[in-house]
Amino acid sequence: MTDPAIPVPEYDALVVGAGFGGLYALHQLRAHGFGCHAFETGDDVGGTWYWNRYPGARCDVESLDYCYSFSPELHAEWDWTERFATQPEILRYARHVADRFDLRPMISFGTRVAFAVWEEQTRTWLLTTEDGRRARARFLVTAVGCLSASRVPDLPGLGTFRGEVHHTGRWPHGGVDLAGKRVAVVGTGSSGIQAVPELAADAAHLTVFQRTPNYSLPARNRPLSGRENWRAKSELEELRTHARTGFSGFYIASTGRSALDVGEEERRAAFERKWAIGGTEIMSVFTDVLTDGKANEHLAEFVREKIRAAVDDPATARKLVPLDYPIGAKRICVDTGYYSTYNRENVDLVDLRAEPLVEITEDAIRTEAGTYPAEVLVLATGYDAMTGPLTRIDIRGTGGRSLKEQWSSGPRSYLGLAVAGFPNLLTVTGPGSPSVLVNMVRAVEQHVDWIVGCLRRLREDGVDRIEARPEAQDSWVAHVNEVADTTLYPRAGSWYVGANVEGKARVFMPYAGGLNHYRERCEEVARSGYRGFALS
Ligand code: N01
Repeated sequence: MTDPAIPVPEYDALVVGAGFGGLYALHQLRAHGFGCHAFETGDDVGGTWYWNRYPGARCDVESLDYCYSFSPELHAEWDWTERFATQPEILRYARHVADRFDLRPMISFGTRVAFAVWEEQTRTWLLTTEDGRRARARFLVTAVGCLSASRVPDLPGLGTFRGEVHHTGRWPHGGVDLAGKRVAVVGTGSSGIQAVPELAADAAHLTVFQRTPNYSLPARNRPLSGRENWRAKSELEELRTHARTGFSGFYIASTGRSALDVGEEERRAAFERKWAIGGTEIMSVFTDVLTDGKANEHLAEFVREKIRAAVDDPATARKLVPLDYPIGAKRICVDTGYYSTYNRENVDLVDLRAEPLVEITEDAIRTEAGTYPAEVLVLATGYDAMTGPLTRIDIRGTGGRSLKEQWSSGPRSYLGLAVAGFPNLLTVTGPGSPSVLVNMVRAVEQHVDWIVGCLRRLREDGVDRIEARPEAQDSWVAHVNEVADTTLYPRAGSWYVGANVEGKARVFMPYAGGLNHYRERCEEVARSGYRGFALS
């Protein structure tokens, strides 16, 4: 309950979230003289990297790219220990950033924002937290992430299960003791694929319940040498250049050719080279893997062969091989020993397409073909992606309109940064921006820089209200769809299109036109005096 006797603190800007986006937003807002404060649900900074503590959690973007580029001092003092950093190491980095830049005093931890209401009279946002605290600000900057609204599917009988149930995105901080236990995992996306080898090593027995097989690439993770860290430190300018000019926000080695312009031998050799390097580089070795069905099929078949070769039992391999959607159309996975885990004696794979799940009982998962006992149930079932983190807050714009209702047929935004009918709301990596399709940290830096640049300009011009014009929003949404339709992304039932959430509108949510082109567009809008926005 809110107490009207308690004065409501007022700021220039309120930030929601203290992950990579929120931390940088606080830093930049304060640096440019804006009074600001953030609310964060977790008890510490880090966002995704605070919550995702499941065994095997690590980033699939290389550490030397998955870090801020805004501060030469920060860049110079931090060493990464592995090519792909673990969750604990990335969390340490986020904590270091918070401490180094003295951001913690501006953050209320353990505080979830429940309501955000635009008040036209005062031209401010009034926020109310779940525990009844309030705060007011001219601008509301959401930095809630794209994959923070974890999703527990409505599995029949789930409530009757007597053992432990853990979602990968809400993993207990103290870990889970799996020794001697029978463990079941539902879900084989990035989280499941990372967790399975580790769970199999710890549990007495692991049963993996797969609905859709995924394509996964070997990480080939390894320790980073002092020399590699040293070199990266001396290459900050290159990093920044790639962030500006690169399609994905980092350097990608590509042949610059179509997969269809080379012969079978050359194509295969190129795939083999990238397979040996590991990580996601193989996706861009040719220019058209994500845009041309035939080019895509060459890579898809190459990866299918690798899966078949890694798995001893041909029947298990058949279940693991994706056949009905293009590689990369669902977010590509990166693993360490995922497929070979199915060669372990203590691991079974259940194909839920062949034997649909009937119910969860108090001690088992029952399908149409069998009953699989379990003492621990791991839900690697993903997220209400991109929109969920925003619509789980009751956000009310002009005339009391609800963001959740306004987006019930799919999210609509201008540049992924602003929403018509929601003045002074600025969404870091919102739907309609490149975010999840590019290096997230670069996407966050670009958005925050643009937002802070915008607020500075408004302050200089004595403007205190900015709102996306509906027609600019319509044309941006049309452009996002048009670009998506030139790719193969819409051809899979992925979280990019909301397919993983029952009843969610099927709309391709991120912008697939590249961070470089997107950045140019945003800068051009700013240069033009914020074309497409109504300022007053
Ligand atoms: O979630 P997902 P995730 N019954 O949605 C299945 C990022 N990430 O947490 O495909 C049975 O990908 C679902 O099946 P289907 C990354 O961007 C990054 O794994 O819908 N199964 C699917 O197999 C990633 O893409 C990193 O048929 C059900 C799985 O659960 C994103 O987060 C690590 C079901 C969900 O897969 C999300 O990944 C982890 C049901 N009712 C995550 N409901 C790295 O950086 C869902 N499923 C490495």
